Amino acid sequence: MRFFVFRISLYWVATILLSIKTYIVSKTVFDLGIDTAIAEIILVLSTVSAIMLLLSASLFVKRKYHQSALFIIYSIISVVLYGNVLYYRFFNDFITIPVMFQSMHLANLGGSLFGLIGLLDLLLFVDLLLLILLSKRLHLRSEVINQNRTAILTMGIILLLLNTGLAHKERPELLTRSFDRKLLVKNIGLYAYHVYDFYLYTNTKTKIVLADNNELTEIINYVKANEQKPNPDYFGAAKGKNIIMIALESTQSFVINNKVEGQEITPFLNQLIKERGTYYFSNFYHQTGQGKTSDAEFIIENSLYGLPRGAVFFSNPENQYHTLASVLGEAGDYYSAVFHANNKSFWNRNVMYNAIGYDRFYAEEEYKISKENSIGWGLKDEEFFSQTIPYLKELPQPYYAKLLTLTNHFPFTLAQADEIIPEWTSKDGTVNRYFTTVRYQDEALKQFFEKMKQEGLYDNSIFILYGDHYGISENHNKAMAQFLEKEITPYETIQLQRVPFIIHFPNRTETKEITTVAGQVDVKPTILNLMGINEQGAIQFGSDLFSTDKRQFVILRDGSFITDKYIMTGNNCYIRDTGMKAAKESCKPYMSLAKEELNYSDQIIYGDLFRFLE
Ligand code: GP9
Ligand code: MN
Repeated sequence: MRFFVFRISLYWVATILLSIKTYIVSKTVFDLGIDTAIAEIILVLSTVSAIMLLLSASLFVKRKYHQSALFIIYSIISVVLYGNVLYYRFFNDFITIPVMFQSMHLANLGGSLFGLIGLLDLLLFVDLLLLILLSKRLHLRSEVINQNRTAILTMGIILLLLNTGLAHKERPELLTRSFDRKLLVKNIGLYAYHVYDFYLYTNTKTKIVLADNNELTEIINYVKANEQKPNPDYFGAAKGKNIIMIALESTQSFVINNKVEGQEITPFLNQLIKERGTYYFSNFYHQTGQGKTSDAEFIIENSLYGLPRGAVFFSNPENQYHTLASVLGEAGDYYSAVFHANNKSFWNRNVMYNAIGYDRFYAEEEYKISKENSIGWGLKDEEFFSQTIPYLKELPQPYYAKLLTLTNHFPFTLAQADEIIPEWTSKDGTVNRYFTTVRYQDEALKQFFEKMKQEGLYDNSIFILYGDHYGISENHNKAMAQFLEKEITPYETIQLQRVPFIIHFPNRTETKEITTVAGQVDVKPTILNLMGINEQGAIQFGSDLFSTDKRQFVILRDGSFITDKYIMTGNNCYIRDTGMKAAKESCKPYMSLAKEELNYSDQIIYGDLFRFLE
């Protein structure tokens, strides 16, 4: 053992020096929120394991190059670290490969680059100097290397596995959903993050390179064959109005017009639905996958589906898209802005939003957030709405503003003072709290509408409210069965994927519940028709929800689907009205269609096919 350690002491000293440097930078420069012992352990494990593994590559080269390889790898890692330090100081985010190639993004840094460099930064290279000086006294003996490099590699891998195991416990689905770069770096460390980013990048790039023009022709034919006419009676019904779109975090339709322990859960929404000028779509399904909130945003902007795995916000933020925001901008001269009081890199929004074409993103930095006014994931909805109103007033009109709420997010925590109805009393805490946070969100909405009226922003707007995805997963079926007083069969699980979709026109007289089977892909064509923008021929998978002969066929991301008569999920076909099992034959005509449509959408995204449209 003595030999093992001392005869390759250069490797170990390098590992220790680099680990200490990385650890200090992670704690002082990057604001990762390492506030628990577990997070601390994860940081140490991820740092040491990555550095051990990366530096160990130097032990596998030809004998005479061991030392120079070690120095080269050490220097590269140091430069990567420093590059991230500079980038973080400016963007409060970590470098990604696409961003490195985005000249525009780096041009932002331009002149201010020098402003970001501090004299103290030299300290970040002192270790390299030290290592060079020490190299004369330390060893990297080839015969010892040969005997021990496999052991070192194994040790590195074991530490890495320990790290990923712990990280997985802290953040399930971290890699498949890859929510946020800060969370990634916090849980797998900066260097493994870069390896992962590289993997994502090459994976997407290869698919794009392999794609060709002909795929698009086939898709265009499919879309044409399935195209439905929007309802001309509603064409231009909201032309020129400001669009206020509100994403209702984790809100499912079963809370609408429902009570818990005798108390209404969404009194404001229930009343809004009855008001003049409101259209309520009661059979509207979310179609999101692992990308959750971001998938909902994507589907609504593009009338395409999200991806079967991962979030398109992360995997394809460089594609060309034909989005609601960009069409509104071009054809209606609309200014578009998104409001969300969370970290801007969450779901890679800061990058993806450029591709979507929003003019402005008001994120965390634009809000006054304190301990008192936040809970759970961040700023409380009431505060979020009231702090957003002054910004709305400043926007150039007409505008398309999207507000993403946050309080009604798992684990549904709320301060006692904000509880309007008490938590429910089943054995399932998550479900119990859900009702209380939904009720809170409903109150926040009510206040928002009131303030919009007071501020004179109401009459000239159209309001579009949508639930982004489920809040209560199948893990809570027991409590849900107790609440709904029925067994949660696979059929019921599909029906629980219905989320509220409400369009409210302040100056219309009609009130309508529309029961057409509908999904998030239908939002874009619906809004464009209301705005008087003709998008016939566009490549999209949804259609106008006001259309009287709308295709009643909604495909969920896992391939389940809903038609006017049937619901298919897993291997079973059900009658939509009753939930009774039907012969599989009844669902059969739609089965391949559902697959085909999802595939076409995936092909468009994976192949970045819209670039061929020009
Ligand atoms: C975070 C918010 C929540 O910014 O959008 O994301 P989710 O976990 O619901 O996808
Ligand atoms: Mn969400």
